[in-house]
Parts: sequence; structure tokens; C-alpha cells
Amino acid sequence: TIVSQLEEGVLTLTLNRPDALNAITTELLVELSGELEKAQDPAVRVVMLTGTGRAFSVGQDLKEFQGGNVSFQSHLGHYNKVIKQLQHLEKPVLAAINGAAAGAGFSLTLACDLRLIADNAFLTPAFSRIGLVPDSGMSYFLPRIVGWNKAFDLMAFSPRISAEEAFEMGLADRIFPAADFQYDVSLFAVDLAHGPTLALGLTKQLLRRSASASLDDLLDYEAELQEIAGQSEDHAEGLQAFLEKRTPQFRGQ
Ligand code: LHQ
Repeated sequence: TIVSQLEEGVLTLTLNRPDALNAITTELLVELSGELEKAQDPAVRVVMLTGTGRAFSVGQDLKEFQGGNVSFQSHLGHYNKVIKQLQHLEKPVLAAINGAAAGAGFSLTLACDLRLIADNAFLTPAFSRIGLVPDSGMSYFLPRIVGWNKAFDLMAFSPRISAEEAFEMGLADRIFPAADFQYDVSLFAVDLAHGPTLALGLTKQLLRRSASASLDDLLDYEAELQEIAGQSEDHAEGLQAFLEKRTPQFRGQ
């Protein structure tokens, strides 16, 4: 249910249940978690999460537990593991939102570092429409991007948020035309994969800490991680390239 492809340092993980609009099953979550584990390989310098067909993902497959007696609390363990993996992976993670992202499908995109969206795609929280609360990290990420009241507004009314609206709210970082979406997001991802991956991974750690730390703590943590970045090959190369007035060739280490 996941197609995995590594090309030019970009690991593309494609949710591949197009007939079900990439609705999320337990099997899909377990597979995705396994692929994210493999993404720690240094050959992977960017991870890109996307979907096959007309949707990114419509969230939990509402048919999976029909009639069954399942504990949502324990089932969410599968989701939470993936959300933490996306956040803790020490390299950039992109969501390439090729179509609708609803419920936990929307949450998955929020746990990524950048969201690239096709101009005909939309986002919708969806949870309130079926009497559920936001999950899979949405209550953490959404208010941090759009503010508390806007987050509540979106969660309560679950509108369809167009690509343009998403961009205006900071929920999407780039909009690309649907016709060339795959091509455009690949170019973007490959470009990012040529970046100083080690430093970008450390940058993620700083942002994660920033969400809960005091200024004093964060200043210390910046200094600690700068010590590490300062000893990297990429810093030496970046400095050399600067002095020689050329483009640096980062190797991600
Ligand atoms: C679906 C789904 C779907 C199955 C569309 N499942 N079939 C929850 C519970 C427990 C623990 C863990 O956490 C979660 C997390 C969650 O993610 S809960 C939220 C689940 N997602 C939703 O509630 C979204 C439901 N879907 C929609 O609101 C719409 O389908 C959207 C707005 C996504 C797309 O609308 P349209 O483009 O108009 O498509 P559609 O509504 O016509 O759907 C097409 C087909 O896909 C349809 O089936 P059919 O047999 O009639 O063609 C839908 O039933 C099916 N489908 N989402 N999540």
C-alpha cells in the first residue's frame, strides 16, 4: 500500500490505495512506519510523502472498523508512531499534496516540514463532521500555524480549504499547477536534497525544541547544535565555497 522510490537523494513514499482515495488502514500505517525507519539511511536526504490518484489521503479508512469493536485509543498508537517518526527524522520531510487531504490525512501533512500543494487540491479537518476530535497531532500543529481561534474555527466547521486559502494561512508553502505537479515537486525535492542535510536535521531539532522551550534554553541549545554543525564537512565546504565565490557542493554530512 506504499510505493517507495529513492532517486537523487529523494525518498518518495507514495500512499497507494487510489481506489480508496488513499484511506489509511492499519496495514498502511505499519508499512509507512517501516519505510520511515529505512529513511534514516544517509543516502536519503529528503523524504517526500505523496499519494496516487486524485487524493493525498482522506484519513482513516472508515470502512476498516465497521461493525468491529476497536479501541480508538490503542489504534491511534499506530498513527502517533508515524507522526513522531516524521518529526524526529533528521532530514527534511515534504508533503506533496496532490489532492484532497482529510482527517488524519491532513494531520500527516502537518507533521511534515513543508507542504507543497497542487492548485486543485484541498485540505479539510473532517473530524467534527463525524463527531470526533482532531488526532494524529492536528491539535498540536494547527494552532501553532494559524493561531488558536482560527484552528478552532477550522476544526469546528471543517470547511474545504482551497490550495490558495491554505497558502494564505501558512498551511501550504508552495502551490504548483496540477498539470505539472509531479515534475515540479520532484525538482523542488532534488534541490533541497542538495542542501546541508546534517544542518537541516539539526534545524528541525531546534524548531521542535522551540515549541516548548524558554529563550534561555533555546539559546543554549542553538549553541550546542552549532558546535556540531560547525564541525561538519558541509560547513567546511560552505565556507570554502563562499571564499572562492562558487556554489557549495554539500554532501549532507
Ligand atoms: C472514504 C473515506 C474514508 C472510507 C471518502 N474512508 N471511504 C479516526 C478514527 C479512529 C481512530 C483513528 O483516527 C481517526 C482519524 C481520521 O482520519 S477520522 C477522519 C476520517 N476521514 C473523514 O471523515 C473524511 C471522509 N471523507 C470526506 O469527507 C470526503 O470524502 C472528502 C471531503 C475527503 C472528499 O470528498 P469528495 O471528493 O466529494 O469524494 P466523496 O465524498 O464522493 O468520496 C469518494 C468515495 O470515497 C466515496 O465512496 P463511494 O463508494 O460512495 O464512491 C466515499 O465514501 C469514499 N471515502 N473518504 N475516510
